[in-house]
Amino acid sequence: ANLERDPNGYLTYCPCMGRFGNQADHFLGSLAFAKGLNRTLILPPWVEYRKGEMRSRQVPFNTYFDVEPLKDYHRVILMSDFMWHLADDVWPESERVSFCYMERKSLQQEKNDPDQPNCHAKDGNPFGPFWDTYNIDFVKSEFYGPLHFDVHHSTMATKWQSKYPAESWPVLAFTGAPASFPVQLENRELQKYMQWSAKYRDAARDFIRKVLPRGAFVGIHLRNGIDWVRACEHVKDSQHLFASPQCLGYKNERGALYPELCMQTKESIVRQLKRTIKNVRQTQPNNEIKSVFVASDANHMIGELNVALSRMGISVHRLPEDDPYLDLAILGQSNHFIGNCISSYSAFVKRERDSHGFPSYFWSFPKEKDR
Ligand code: GFB
Repeated sequence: ANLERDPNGYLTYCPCMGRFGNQADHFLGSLAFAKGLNRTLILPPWVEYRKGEMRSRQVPFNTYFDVEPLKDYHRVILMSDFMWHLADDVWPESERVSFCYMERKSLQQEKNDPDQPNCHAKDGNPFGPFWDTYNIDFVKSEFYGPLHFDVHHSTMATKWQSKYPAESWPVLAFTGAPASFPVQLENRELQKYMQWSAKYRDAARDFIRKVLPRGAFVGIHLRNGIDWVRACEHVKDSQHLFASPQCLGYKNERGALYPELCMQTKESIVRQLKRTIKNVRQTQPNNEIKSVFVASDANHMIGELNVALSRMGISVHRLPEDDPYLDLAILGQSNHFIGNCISSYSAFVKRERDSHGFPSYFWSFPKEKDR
């Protein structure tokens, strides 16, 4: 590892919002932002939540993704490498300042000085556990508003550099990701630098070779847990929800939001899946679809799908144990993919497939009457 100090400075942040799909969107934006500012990006661990656990877990970035390919785009360093080998020199404890747009109220105001505006960067979960992973405490807060993170459409990068030059601010530490959600259109293509670690590449390949029958397969993402049912209630009062720009367009060029885009009936899922398979059989007779791989956070519908597809000679499969990352890696490799347009988890798969030129579709899109 190249552990020489970067004279242009560093950028670090907590992926403190949402689960993997949200964090991945934020990661791409943060990567673009770090490049825009010409600072080395410190690769944060992924923040995970397990049932029954009060504190988030921090999983090293390179558990899931290789570090090297990212360097083709910009300078990066694992957070552990930075903290253990460079922080004493570059970022002494007395100089650790947390950045936030404006004051953030404390959860326990009485504990803190109520008059002193602060980022409260370690307040609550996952904030505290995240920085604690590397024994980081902040001595001060810095409010960077009205600066923002869009380095594509303005002289924003220059403004950051003149307000926070690397000589006096060697590390910019952000309370949340310096990026938008969903990912900015211009940053989607950075997905190609996120390549699965050998462990996940191999596990996906083994599952496809050893468990799925020989031949092409369709990967589907069924986002249908109770949290999703609740989230879908917001469809009626929004132009966009979560990742919906990926199918509707960032300016709703391809239509307005509608409920079926978020939550589909079992019947419509079966119908669309059958139609997709028939369509592929007609247009690509040489690469016949033999199976369906289902990824889901709740109901995989294995029984229903097997019944519906057995007459077409198609078997339906899932992982024996819940593994959100292996599900993603397999979906990325499927011959065809149908995902949920609103879900940022589906969006990760869609971007990865786009970067390889693999085809993807969304449930109930385009809208039924427009088809
Ligand atoms: O990834 P994520 O931000 O995507 O959160 P959405 C969904 C999480 O649910 C994933 C699990 O990180 C996984 O842990 N999950 C979802 C799955 N689909 C699958 C799957 O196919 N297989 C497995 N094994 N796990 C939204 C968030 O989630 O949900 C919003 O964007 C909000 O912040 C909303 O919380 C309710 O975009 O789908």
